[in-house]
Formats: sequence, C-alpha cells, structure tokens
Amino acid sequence: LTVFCSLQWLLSCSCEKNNSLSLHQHYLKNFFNLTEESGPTLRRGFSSVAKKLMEMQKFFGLKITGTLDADTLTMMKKPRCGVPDVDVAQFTTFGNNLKWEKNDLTYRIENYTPDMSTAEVDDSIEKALGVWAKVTPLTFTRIYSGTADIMISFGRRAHGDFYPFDGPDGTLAHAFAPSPGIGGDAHFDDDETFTFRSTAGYVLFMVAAHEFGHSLGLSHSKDPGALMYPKMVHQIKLCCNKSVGSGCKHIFACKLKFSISSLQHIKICIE
Ligand SMILES: [Ca+2]
Ligand SMILES: [Zn+2]
Ligand SMILES: [Zn+2]
Repeated sequence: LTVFCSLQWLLSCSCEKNNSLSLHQHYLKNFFNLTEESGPTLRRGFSSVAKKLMEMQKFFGLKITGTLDADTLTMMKKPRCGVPDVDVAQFTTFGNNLKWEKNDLTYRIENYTPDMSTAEVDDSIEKALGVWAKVTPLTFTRIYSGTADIMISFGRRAHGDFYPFDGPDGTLAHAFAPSPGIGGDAHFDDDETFTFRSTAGYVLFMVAAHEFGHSLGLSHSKDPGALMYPKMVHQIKLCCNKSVGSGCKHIFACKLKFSISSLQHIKICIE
C-alpha cells in the first residue's frame, strides 16, 4: 500500500523518478518554510536545504543527517495534512497560539464529497467537532446559511485560497487558525477518497478531527500517536487494528477515550 501511495504521490506532482530534488524541495518549502533563495551550498556550514532537512528529521524523530536518505524520502511520500510543521508567516498564523475569543462557535458544511452520503458526512463532521467539544469549553452549532466561524468544504486543486491541493494522496486537507475571514475554515481535498467506515480511503472523521484542531489554533505535534501528528493516516490504521483486536468492528461503534497531556497532544483511543 505504501508503495502504491508513494507512486501515486509522485505521479500526481509529476515528479519523475530522477527528479527527487524538486520533490524534496517542494516538500520542505510547503511544510518547513524553505525559501526560494535557497540556492547553492553556502561556503561554510550547511546549505539551507540541508538545514531544513535536519529540521524535518528532528521533527519526525529520524536520524539527523541533513541529507536526503531513504527514511527521509519515505517520510516525505506519506499522505499528510497540508498545514506546515513549523510556523510559516505567510500561511496566516499557524502555531502562534491563536484562539477564538468566544466559546460558542458556528460551523457550516458548504458542500459534500461524492464519496459518501450527506448523512455520513454530516455525522463524521459532527463527531469530529464532538472530540473537541469534549475536551474544551467550546460548543459548535451548525448553521445552514451565511458565514460560520468554521466553513467546511471539499475542493480539488485550486479551490479559492493560496494553497491548491495536489491530486490524489500527498496533501489530504488543511485548515486555518482562528481569525476573521478564512480563519477556522477547513478544506478537504476531493481528489482523495473519503470514507465513513471502510478501510479503503481516508476516514473523514479522523482527518476532520485533526483539521479542526487547527481550526481551534493548534499546530502539529511531534508525537506519532497524537491526533495532531501531521501524518494522519497512521492513526486511522492504529484505530482500525485496535478495533479489530478488541472485537469492535468500527471506531464509531466503540467508546472513544481521550488521553491528553496538552490539547496539542490529545490522543483518541479505543476503549
Ligand atoms: Ca491530495
Ligand atoms: Zn495538520
Ligand atoms: Zn484550502
């Protein structure tokens, strides 16, 4: 499956096998704020690409080599959230601990994915917001017209902000930290296959629960078990495995248990 996903990812960004340089620079630019002027290696010390590689390797707990080794490349090819792992000024204000100045928030589902029934999407979104309602003083009220604090939509490629999606796999979704306008909004890449409960596709509930963490001002966690870890796909697998092991067919049929050291490191476990 990993191989298949990687291949898809490569194809979707039209990077050729011998063109891994642009692939990794693209990744570092998107998620670790590699800037355009990163040209040839500096006379002394590390190039900016090497520095960013080390930053990335540190974030994901890889061996810090500053070079594009196999483990690093494998990590780069995994499907993930589109929000950067480090604070990136131009990507509004992620990681700056922004929060809403009110506790009662509204959300609106603007459109639907053809992958699921509208009832399944509604339910997944409600449950995903419910995760946060359980562990914060926040409430989420659905509205059906006008502008909500959290506007939820599915789109593909260029979809009205400065962060176009990338086709199947790669980036699955992104969301904006609390602020007026686009702040709080969550966008899902409709070139993905989202699912309510099957293992074929990305479980919308899990992806949405992660994205809404950003909608509330949280940035990524380095803890691979945390809901806010940037590679969301692991947790889905973890939950599926656990649920199978405990004789519980599906996460929605199980009682969700939360463990929190801080909100950023919240974990959803199967009880
Ligand atoms: Ca994608
Ligand atoms: Zn994220
Ligand atoms: Zn977007």
